[in-house]
Amino acid sequence: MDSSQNSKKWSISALIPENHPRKESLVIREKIVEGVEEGYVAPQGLIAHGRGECFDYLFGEKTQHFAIEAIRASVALLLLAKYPVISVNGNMAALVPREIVELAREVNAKIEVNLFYRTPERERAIEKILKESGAQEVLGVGEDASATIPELFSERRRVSPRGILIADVVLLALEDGDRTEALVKMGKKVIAIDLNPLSRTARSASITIVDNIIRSFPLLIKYAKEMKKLRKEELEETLKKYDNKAVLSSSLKFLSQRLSEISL
Ligand code: PTJ
Repeated sequence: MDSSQNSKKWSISALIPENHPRKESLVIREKIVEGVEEGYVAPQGLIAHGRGECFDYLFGEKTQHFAIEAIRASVALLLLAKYPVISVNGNMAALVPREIVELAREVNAKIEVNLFYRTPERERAIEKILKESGAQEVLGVGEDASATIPELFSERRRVSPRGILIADVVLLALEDGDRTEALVKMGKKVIAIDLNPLSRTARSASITIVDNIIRSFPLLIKYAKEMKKLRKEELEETLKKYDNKAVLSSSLKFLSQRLSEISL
């Protein structure tokens, strides 16, 4: 990074006053902007982030009970999986790189880069971030993304034959609906983290965590550490009781109740 970029970063953080009521949100926003400037976040990732911010605002910028329920079921599913994979895009690499690596370690999952706006430069930049965050192996980069998800026409169709292609459980976030639907059609269980409970991804996933990845990744790690101690039957019981439709409906009810309370 040259000195002009360094001074730019310094001036941006100086522009956000310490006591700004929305400092945290602005600092997170800066991480996405930095990712765009450095080329690993797609410019469209800025729009996706803004959409997420809007939903997060409505959810009170807190992890709500329906997300906790989905997080616990996700951990049970990941711990019971034979071959779990965490799929990583640009926004995830910008916001939660260390958490992705730690969760993968806790549940013994592979990490794979999968991009809608795929370019070799972005793949390599995301691989570098994940490796700097402690990942031993990152799948889906270059020649490794040689397999194809059937009936999918975006660049997201390209996956690793050692990763998503053979996975039984895939965890993904900030995703377009097509791939989630295609993965479910292939018989895989999909865990989606998406702040929009109305999105196609949210509605077609096996488990939908309606929460910000910033909060849900640390919680997934926390519950993985705790739930690893449970017996297989107990994990199966958690999954059996889980109802994704009810969780999605609960998130929508929360939104409508919150809006009516505010509008009184
Ligand atoms: O890095 P690439 O090339 O794979 O591209 C990634 C983006 C994000 C650009 C691409 O997948 C995209 O355009 O996504 P969408 O269709 O805009 O969907 C993003 C979804 O994620 C929306 O429903 C947002 O509400 C939600 N979202 C945004 N930020 C967060 C989020 N969900 C959880 N945590 C967030 N921080």
